[in-house]
Amino acid sequence: MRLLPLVALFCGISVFAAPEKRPPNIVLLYADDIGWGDLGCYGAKVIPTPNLDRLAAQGTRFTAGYCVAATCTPSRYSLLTGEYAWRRKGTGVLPGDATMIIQPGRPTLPASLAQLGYATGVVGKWHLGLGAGVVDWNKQINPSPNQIGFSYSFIMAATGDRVPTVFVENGKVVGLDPQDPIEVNYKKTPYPGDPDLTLPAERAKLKMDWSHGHNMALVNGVGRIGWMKGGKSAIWNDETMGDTFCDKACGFIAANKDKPFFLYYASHECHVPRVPNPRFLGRTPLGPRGDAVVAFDEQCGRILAELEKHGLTGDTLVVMSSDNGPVLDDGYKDHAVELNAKADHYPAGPFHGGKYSILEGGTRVSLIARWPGHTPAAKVSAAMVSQVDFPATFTKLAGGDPTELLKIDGVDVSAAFLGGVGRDYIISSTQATQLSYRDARWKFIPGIGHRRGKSPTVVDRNEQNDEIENLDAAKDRLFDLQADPGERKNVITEHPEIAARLKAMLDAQKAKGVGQPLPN
Ligand code: NG6
Ligand code: CA
Repeated sequence: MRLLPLVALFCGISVFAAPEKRPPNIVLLYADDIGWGDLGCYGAKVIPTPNLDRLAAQGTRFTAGYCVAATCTPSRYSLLTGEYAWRRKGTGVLPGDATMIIQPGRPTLPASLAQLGYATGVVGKWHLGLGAGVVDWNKQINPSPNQIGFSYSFIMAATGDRVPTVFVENGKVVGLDPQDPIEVNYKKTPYPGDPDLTLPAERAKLKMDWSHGHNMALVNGVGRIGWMKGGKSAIWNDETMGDTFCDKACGFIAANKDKPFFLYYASHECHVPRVPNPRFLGRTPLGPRGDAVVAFDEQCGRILAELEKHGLTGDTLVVMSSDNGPVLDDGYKDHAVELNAKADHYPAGPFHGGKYSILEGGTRVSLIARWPGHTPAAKVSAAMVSQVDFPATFTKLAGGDPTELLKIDGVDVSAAFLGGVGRDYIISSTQATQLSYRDARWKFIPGIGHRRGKSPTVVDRNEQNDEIENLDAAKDRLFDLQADPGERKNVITEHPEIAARLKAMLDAQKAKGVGQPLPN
């Protein structure tokens, strides 16, 4: 070791340009509502995704990768904390003015990597709340992602369809004019001058009409959830949002290229409202939803090119996944339902259900990993991996000690990223309480005792969506995922002992505590 500087000098190489082997950079390309079947490498025929297809060819594509929940907030909570969101109250889909649900000081994925000397950035959709009390959008917001382990943040507070429709960089609203302060409320109280978007005459003026919800604040011709006043100079542009996030992500890479970094790139594609940049319009026969998936692919391509530009491809673990399964009509009339049916596109691939669902389509998502020389190339892996494992696993792959994180819910599946085996079970959840437990072959879903409310339609291969998704939810179900990946046939009567075994495993996990103090 000590000889290294001498050798370097002798060879005419700067000592500083010959650092010891650095741990891998980690770039997490995270999609919003993109389904297992939406990418070309997962079988989509009508959505061109060349960048992600190439990533899969250069790396490993998982067929049993799971997010933790079938909606955004609980999935992202679990991804960053390594704790099942269903253990905690208040981790369902959050309004845009929610307080932050990840407490500063607790173990998180970014904090763990920051301890190892990583620069840690989050760019894109946050949706985990901000601040500790009533958020004042006109002041420094604290806590923000910067208090739970990120050294840089450029985010939207919640979702594109929720106010405030502004970007927040390191805890400050970007481009805010102090003379035009922002006020936000989720109390169904419009501000003076707000149009009533429930009136046909007002709806007719919208750039994109709503189908349910999304009839409160009017921003850029689109109705949103919640009311907002002021902040005119800070309001984002939906059509350039993807480019803005991508610019910030590339800027973070460029600024930190000389040290290890972790980038959590949380794209808004293809969440509603789907308003991709006009250059994507018509790239698929699926309307805005499909076009937004193409936009996501392009964003990934730009970030991968930025890594390549700085000579970092070989030093970087790139992981792509999604926060929950697909949905077609999620509250706006963007024609996804008709156009998907017409084009015979199945956003959940061979699975049943989608966003909000306890069936596979809800939480089995695309998962691709590339770390040249480490993750096998051109491999399709059936290893089971859950995003709740990312904090411990990424810490391990970064050369750190995941012991503290392993006391929570995630397990170390670094072997799966290096070509080996994954977990032996997966627990999935809907937005809150409905859970399922699967092992290598069987999946058990405890009945919720009553018919499930009607959820947004996902076009899948089963015509009786409502019956299977909602009506059957009342009773216990067992599916043989090997023989029946689409979960069509409840075989609980044939195999009561298997159902009982899985139920006991799930109950044991639940008994570890809901909302108990963390183990550290
Ligand atoms: C629902 C919204 C939906 C979407 C979702 C959150 C209505 C009727 N539906 O309540 O549009 O915003 O919340 O999606 O308002 S998620 O991907 O962030 O979890
Ligand atoms: Ca989502």
